[in-house]
Amino acid sequence: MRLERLELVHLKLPLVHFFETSFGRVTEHETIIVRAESSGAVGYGEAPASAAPSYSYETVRTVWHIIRDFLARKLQGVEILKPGPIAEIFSSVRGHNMAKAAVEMAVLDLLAKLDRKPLHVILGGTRDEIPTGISLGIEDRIGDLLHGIEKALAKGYQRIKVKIKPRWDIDVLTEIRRRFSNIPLMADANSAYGLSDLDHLKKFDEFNLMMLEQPLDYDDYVDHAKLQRELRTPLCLDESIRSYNDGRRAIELGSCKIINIKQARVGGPYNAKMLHNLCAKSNVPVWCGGLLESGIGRAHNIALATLPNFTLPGDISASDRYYHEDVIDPPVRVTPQGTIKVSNEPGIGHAVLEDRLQKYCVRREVVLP
Ligand code: OSB
Ligand code: MG
Repeated sequence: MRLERLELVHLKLPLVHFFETSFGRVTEHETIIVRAESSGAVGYGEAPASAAPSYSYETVRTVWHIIRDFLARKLQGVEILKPGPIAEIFSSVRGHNMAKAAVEMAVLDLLAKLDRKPLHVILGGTRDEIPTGISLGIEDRIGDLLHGIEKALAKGYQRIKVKIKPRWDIDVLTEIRRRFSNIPLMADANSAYGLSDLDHLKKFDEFNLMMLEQPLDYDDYVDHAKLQRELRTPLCLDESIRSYNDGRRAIELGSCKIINIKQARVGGPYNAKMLHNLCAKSNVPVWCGGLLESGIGRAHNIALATLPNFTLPGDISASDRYYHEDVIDPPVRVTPQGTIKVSNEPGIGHAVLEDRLQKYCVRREVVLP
């Protein structure tokens, strides 16, 4: 397969409710959609980089620049048969994993559609239904968060993740446990603490959390390993794991017991699967994280989460958790049992609504040929 056309679409999607983490509050999600065309089929990928370099150094503008000025031309005239070689073709570009991931996702969706196979089959998935949880942001009042938890549980979500930061942690977790003593609960700090907070972090052990996600620096392994030795609560790494080798480092050093895999963060589905395989071999369970993706990235995440070592519920929520109108049809739905049924239609398994892409588009450009 040779790409006949590659197009970038920058979307600004208004959120149903603001989403706040330790690095700030957003009211809309900025994301780059990649459209790859060949032989009359269209494949879609997404780089959910956001407007600011907070979660990662990438932004929607760096993604645009890297794909337009570097990645697209590397695919010019190249015969593509499977995703592995795409990661290899891009290896001379350092970093910029979200840009690489979006292109690889689009190409993979396209290959799957030309082959008339669902993406999860191409990836080697083993599940037709995936368990899922929800990530709830920091609120103005604890009561608002408790209300959000109640609503999420009523919808069936299998575990609740709450965002924490200094001064939105112990009191919040205490209140949650007072009200919901037994629910599967975890907390994500997005690097809001340091090892100097050790005594404070030790208090988290009393909340019976499934795990504590990325408490320390976004690129750290050593301090997390020191912290893990002091805590009963399993640590889970997110930001720190940008590649297969990062996963190896974290596992060998004992920096975490669980890994949150985001294909956008690790450079695409191929690297995500390699990392998944390493974790399986090392008895490290994984789950699929999210970055507020539109339905396109969400559908890619669902397909990835069908791999066997995705044993823990992920952050893949229903489309309406973030958006009034998603860009896919049907939208992603969560069953009352807190699962998502995997589509068996070709590729990402959901039709992309081109009129919705146009409605929320702030900029588009053909970058190949
Ligand atoms: O750390 O997992 C994170 C959202 C934006 C940036 C970072 C994170 C998150 C989430 C929400 O937790 C995941 C989602 O629902 O897509
Ligand atoms: Mg996280």
